[in-house]
Amino acid sequence: LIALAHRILDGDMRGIARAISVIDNELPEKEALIDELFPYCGRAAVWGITGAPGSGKSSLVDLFIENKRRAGQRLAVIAVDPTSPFSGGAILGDRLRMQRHATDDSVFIRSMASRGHLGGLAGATADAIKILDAAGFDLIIVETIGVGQSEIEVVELADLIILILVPGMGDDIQALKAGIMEIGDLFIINKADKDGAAKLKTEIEYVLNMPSAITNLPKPPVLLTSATLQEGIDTAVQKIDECFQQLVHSGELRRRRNRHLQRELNRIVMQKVRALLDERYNLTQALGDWVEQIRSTDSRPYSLVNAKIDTFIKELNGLC
Ligand SMILES: Nc1nc2c(ncn2[C@@H]2O[C@H](COP(=O)(O)OP(=O)(O)OP(=O)(O)O)[C@@H](O)[C@H]2O)c(=O)[nH]1
Ligand SMILES: [Mg+2]
Repeated sequence: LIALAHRILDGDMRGIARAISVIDNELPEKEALIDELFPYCGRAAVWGITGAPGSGKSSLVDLFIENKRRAGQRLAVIAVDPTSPFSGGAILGDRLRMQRHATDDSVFIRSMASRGHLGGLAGATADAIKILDAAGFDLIIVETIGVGQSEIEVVELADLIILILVPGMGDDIQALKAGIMEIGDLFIINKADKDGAAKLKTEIEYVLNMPSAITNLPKPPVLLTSATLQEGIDTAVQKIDECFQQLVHSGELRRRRNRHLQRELNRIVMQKVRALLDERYNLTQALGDWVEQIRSTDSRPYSLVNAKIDTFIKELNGLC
């Protein structure tokens, strides 16, 4: 285990890949590995990129990689596999699109499965980010599809969130109003080679300037790009970097990272408590029994669970 940690700290690509498999497969050495690396974390910038399926996230990431390589940076990309069973093609697309960087020793690209993580997808991704951070990458980009609670949770692990929109999707603005808008530090309208990009920009800026829009942070920039024509890319990267610097200087980055760590501790606690109950009471099966009990007796949900927890605490006290 210590040997694996050393390989990661040395930036050894195969060691890193191995460590991420440890996370992805929930192997027992996971916890010790992450704790070993934790003191070396916090140096990388983490960008979260989210947006509707097919909005051009991977195409943009591919060009961001190119830009950052020119500046001599080392980068890692985590593409979180969409939960949908129909998205096999998309994952392949990611791989193919970024494939040209695969032989570059300074670029690490990896998809993460979204199924089967005890601590949830966000927990697994948080651990993968730590591995890449400890491995000394300057920039870590997390790409997720901006639909569904678990994907939002994942992108919220990032220091900074970039929302990708495209013209010609009529209810974009509605979707934005419905909540995802608040989490964007930066908006990119991709496919600006298509009609309606300028109009969408105006609409987004209008919504962002509405008095109801929360935050004391600067208004998020709204940028236009075309990944296909490779237009607007350098400006976008520059604006993202500026945005990051603002977070650093205002102290917001530190606050965010503390908030993220707190959320992570909460996830770990919830998972451990649940595991403890499962171990002690075979909870999953017990839940079925409790349904029976409620149906066949006068038990009520809250009273029943409260009684069970009281018993549990008494047992624990008995053990101490
Ligand atoms: N016209 C135009 N097409 C683009 C642009 N950027 C990407 N595309 C096309 O849009 C499609 C989807 O691009 P991806 O980069 O795979 O999009 P994505 O958001 O990563 O897709 P998922 O990961 O499946 O959600 C591809 O066919 C791209 O060629 C652009 O700027 N203009
Ligand atoms: Mg993609």
